[in-house]
Amino acid sequence: MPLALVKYGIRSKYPAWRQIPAAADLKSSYDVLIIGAGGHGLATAYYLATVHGITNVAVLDKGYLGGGNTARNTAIIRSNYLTPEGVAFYDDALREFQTLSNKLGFNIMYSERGHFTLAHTDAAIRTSRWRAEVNKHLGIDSELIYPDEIARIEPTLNLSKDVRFPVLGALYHKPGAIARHDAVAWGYATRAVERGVEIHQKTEVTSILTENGKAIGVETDRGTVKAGCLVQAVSGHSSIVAKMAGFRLPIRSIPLQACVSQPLKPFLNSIVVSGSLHIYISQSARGELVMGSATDPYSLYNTRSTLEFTEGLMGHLLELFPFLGNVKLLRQWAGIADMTPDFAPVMGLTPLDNYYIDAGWGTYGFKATPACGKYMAQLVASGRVPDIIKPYRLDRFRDFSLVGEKGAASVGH
Ligand code: PYC
Repeated sequence: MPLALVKYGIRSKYPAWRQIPAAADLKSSYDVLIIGAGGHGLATAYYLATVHGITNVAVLDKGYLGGGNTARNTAIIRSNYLTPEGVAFYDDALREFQTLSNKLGFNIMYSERGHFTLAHTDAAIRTSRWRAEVNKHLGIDSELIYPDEIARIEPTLNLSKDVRFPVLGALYHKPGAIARHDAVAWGYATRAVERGVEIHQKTEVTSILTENGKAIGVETDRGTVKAGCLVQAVSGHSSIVAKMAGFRLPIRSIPLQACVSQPLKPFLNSIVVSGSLHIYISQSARGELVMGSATDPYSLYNTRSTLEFTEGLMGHLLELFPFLGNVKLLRQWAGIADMTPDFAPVMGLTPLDNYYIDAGWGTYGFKATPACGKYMAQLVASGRVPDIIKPYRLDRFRDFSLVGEKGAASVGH
């Protein structure tokens, strides 16, 4: 046996390098408690510490850092939404993503690819034109293009007219991008911790403590922690935690599955989405095809994977890229999408004072991460709801001021 194996492997004098030091014991109180150490919670902690100088902050998670939906999405970033509110919000996030590697000093492998939403029917062409007009009006690079131009950008895509769903056109959004989702979480976490934020993994919140209609802290499986205010950012389990805080959310939680193939030589230039064929696909920096399909057809709190999903997705994949018939899948997984009735998120105040919410991201959560962090931090620091997130208030469902964003979904529902 090589001596180095014994020397470095057995001796505790060479401990593993830790990006983030282990958190000390939980303190009895913090200025801000964030429930959920996913991208949104960590980004909120980072902006609180760096922009607002609020560092007496703890982020709690019953699992591990970035281990929920942050690690379970297909890492697509775009701002070609349908509503003006959505376009403004997601474009803010996209712009923040563009400079995030430099800002964090942490390579999130941001890669601008261009994003196609394929239209296979006249109705889909109409929606694409509508979205292109809303997008352009708000300064977003987004246009309806036709097969000749699609072929120029994405030559391997099957544009034959002799198929079940021929491609009639596409909404093309040049700034569409991908990034490393775990790097986003770790980048925010690393820089937040450097400024004094504590991240407590494997720390489950078991109840929310209230006094006179105000949140004052939490009970955890490691003891009681008081807080000046709380932020809930627990995508996939939003209704469960909100229930502990004493209010209901209009959310259905549904599994959304995804998978990656074996690594292939680069051939796919852009991100390709087809609503009719229920597929979205991009190629990662190491050559894997990263793919997903529609949400599962029922509500469930379970991240199991199914054969039905891969069978359906592969059938559709081959309609768009028939030459991939021999490619093998490497792994598959699921996240849990918290769906609201209008397919737009819930951000801001809640019926409980001092308790702020970031929830209801459906299939849009990853791409919103930097803007969520920025504006949730602003809300916490100032106590005022920033204009850009006002449309996403929880009580819009009471007065029917919905933000209908279903038409911008890449994922079938
Ligand atoms: O909104 O681009 C998107 C998306 C793709 C997969 C899940 N959401």
